[in-house]
Amino acid sequence: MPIDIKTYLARKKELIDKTLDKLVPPAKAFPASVHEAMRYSLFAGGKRVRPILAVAAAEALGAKTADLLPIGGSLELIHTYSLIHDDLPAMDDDDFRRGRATCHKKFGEAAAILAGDGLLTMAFEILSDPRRLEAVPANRLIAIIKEISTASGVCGMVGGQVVDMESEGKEVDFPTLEYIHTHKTGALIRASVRVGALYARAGKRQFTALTHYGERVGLAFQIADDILDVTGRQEEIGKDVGSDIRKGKKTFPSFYGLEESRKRAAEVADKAVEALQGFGRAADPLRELAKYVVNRVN
Ligand code: GRG
Repeated sequence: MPIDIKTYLARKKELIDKTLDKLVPPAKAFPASVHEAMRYSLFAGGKRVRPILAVAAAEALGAKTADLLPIGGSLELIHTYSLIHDDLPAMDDDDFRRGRATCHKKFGEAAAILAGDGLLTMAFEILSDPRRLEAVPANRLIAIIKEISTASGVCGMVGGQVVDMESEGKEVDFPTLEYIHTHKTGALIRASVRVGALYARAGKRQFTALTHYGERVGLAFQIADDILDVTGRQEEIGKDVGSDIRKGKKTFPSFYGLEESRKRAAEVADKAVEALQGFGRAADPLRELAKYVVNRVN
């Protein structure tokens, strides 16, 4: 019987949300303004795709994942920081995110910058806290921290964001678009899968296969995001529709049109599933996640 991906996602999201609630100080904790802003964006209804990918990758290798949850939580903190900063007037200048006013619209720019800084830094505080992660041996934790920091930094998400910003309104070629996609969005998604693999002590071949899976899911996710920017409904995607075109950003649909982009997204998702050939039924959630990523409506 195929797994019901909607139920799987809902159950995992609940676990991640509970973990995040414990990891992040209460909104009233001093200094309250920053904690309130952090929580406002963190609990605005994100899908928790990155932590869920980490958990599903570890499960595919037969691992128990309770001790992976704080690590998954740290991935979500970094992702949320990137969204808050991406929405700032100096970057994408967006008013809506996850269906509500962006962090800077609600709390002001300085508070939003600091909330992002707080989330990013807290992620590494959690990852290096032996009280929270005592079940994970130090050498494995260091490999996980290296994976996450590399994917979030200039060789990953920050680098992708830089090239994205510098390309706005310019005629970029397809390799540049690929660089932006694989770095801005793909790097953290790939890292999420690899973190689950590292946690579960994947063998070399399993690690390579999961890396290929993560890369393909990352690309499929971003092509789907490009498509949703054209075809999505604001109530569903939780942000303004058509913002890529307005900002003069090159996307998959602007290179290939909608139909071809949809075809490519489906092909890349199929390739992600192919990468899991050597895995058994325990990898079914990963397989279903690859399909979900391209068929999602938000
Ligand atoms: C500011 C360093 C820095 C980086 C920002 C991730 C990012 C880089 C910008 C976000 C811009 C954007 C809309 C990218 C498209 C793909 C993406 C990351 C979408 C949002 O992720 P979801 O769909 O969001 O997982 P939720 O709200 O469900 O968590």
